[in-house]
Amino acid sequence: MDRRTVLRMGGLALTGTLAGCGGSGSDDTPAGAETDNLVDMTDDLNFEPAEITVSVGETVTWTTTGSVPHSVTAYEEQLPDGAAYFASGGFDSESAAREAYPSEGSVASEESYEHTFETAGEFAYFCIPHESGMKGTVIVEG
Ligand SMILES: [Cu+2]
Repeated sequence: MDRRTVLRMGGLALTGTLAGCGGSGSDDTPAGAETDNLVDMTDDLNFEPAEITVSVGETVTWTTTGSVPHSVTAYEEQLPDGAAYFASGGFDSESAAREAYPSEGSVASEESYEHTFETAGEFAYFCIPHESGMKGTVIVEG
């Protein structure tokens, strides 16, 4: 669990406590109840956080927050059994993603890529132009 999730849960618990005092908070569903699962791609050439844990059926959104473009590209050979391949640009294989970059599959400044994980397991991925150090993992819990 990453730090932002912990902070968000703390905020929800506090909101619930306050609503309980008023006695009529039943329609006051917290806007953050659906988790965001955000990963920043930074000018430091990192995925932030580098490891994120989600549940099956949830979507992760990667956003290039600086000026340097990145890619989100799954390591095909490390996919859990039966899992769909994913990569920014919508490729269905790692080789296709590598060949097309950077004309396709690049996530420019302020742009995002998102993928919904339908299979449990650990998903290792990387950024094509910064592969030597820019890697991440999505852990999907069933
Ligand atoms: Cu990168």
